[in-house]
Amino acid sequence: MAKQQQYKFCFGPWNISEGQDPYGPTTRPVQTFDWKLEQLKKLGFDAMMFHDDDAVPDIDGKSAAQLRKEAKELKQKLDDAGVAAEMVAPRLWFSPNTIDGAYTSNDPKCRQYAIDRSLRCIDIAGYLDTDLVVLWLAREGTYMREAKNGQRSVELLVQALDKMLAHNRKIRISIEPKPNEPMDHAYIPTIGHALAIAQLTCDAKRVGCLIESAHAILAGLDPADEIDFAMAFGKLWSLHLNDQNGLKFDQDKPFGSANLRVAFNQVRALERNGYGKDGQYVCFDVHPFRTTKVEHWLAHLTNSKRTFMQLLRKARTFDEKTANQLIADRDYAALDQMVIEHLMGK
Ligand code: GLO
Ligand code: MG
Repeated sequence: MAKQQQYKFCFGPWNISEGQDPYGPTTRPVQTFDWKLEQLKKLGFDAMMFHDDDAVPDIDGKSAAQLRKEAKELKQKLDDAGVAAEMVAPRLWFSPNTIDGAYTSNDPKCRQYAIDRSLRCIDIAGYLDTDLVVLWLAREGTYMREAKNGQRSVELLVQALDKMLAHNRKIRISIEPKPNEPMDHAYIPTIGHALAIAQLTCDAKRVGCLIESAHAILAGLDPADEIDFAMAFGKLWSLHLNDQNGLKFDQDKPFGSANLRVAFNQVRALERNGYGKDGQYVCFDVHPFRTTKVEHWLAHLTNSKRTFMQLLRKARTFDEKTANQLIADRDYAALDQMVIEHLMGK
């Protein structure tokens, strides 16, 4: 029997969030980074994801030397805790320079800011000893389509990717597509778009993707199919598991919270493709419900991991032989019921 995959898990400091939403303020007090790192370690997670400014706060005002010093201090802290840095992502959606998008802004000065910031992010990734840079292209889109030229935007995105690839020949870029929010329509809405734009860059093999369950669902797609598709290209380098109850605001619910069967199929897809065998992590991009009390603050993370482990057991004990017989007989009604009863524990 093939050796079973041991999965490694991570989350980001933003996943211990304070409950703010567009309609109201925080409901939990802000905690320090050190406290979050301690919790991650206590919960038995293996790595942490970073935005560039999670790693080096107030990054824009700092010199290259300062950046290096602070990132190296953080690396030491992570080493002492026995925690790896999974990736670093440039936070390109907060600054006044990225109001109209980053790489696709209509203002050349703002586009330059986005590129400079991305190169600094790549340097931080180097100091933290990860070769993975994640690009969530948050504001690369429009609120109204006439505001930007879509054809030009593709060119600008490719130019930006090329500059990043040239800056450090060791890094790999994982594009994290999301179809909407904060924009009405984003330019790289799905995994198909992410892998297609990779082909236009100067080093396509270093441009892959990151699938987030909720983002696939928001695009009306099945995250398990997205996993199979990306892995057919060998390009699924990171993963944000969570859940989403239909076409609403980005909910980042605990994994399996809205649709256990969709979650089960994601785990099956990971298993059949051998996700993790090249060191990839399972990350939970989940948030506590706004109602969560301080004493229950980490439950969404432990619950997501528990659900993942239970679904892994379900995937591994699924009666493939009977399923294959039902498939051969085209008895999908029985197959459907078999899946339901397997998930219900019968
Ligand atoms: C938002 C995204 C966001 C990214 C993170 C890493 O919808 O999922 O959480 O994953 O900023 O780039
Ligand atoms: Mg995400």
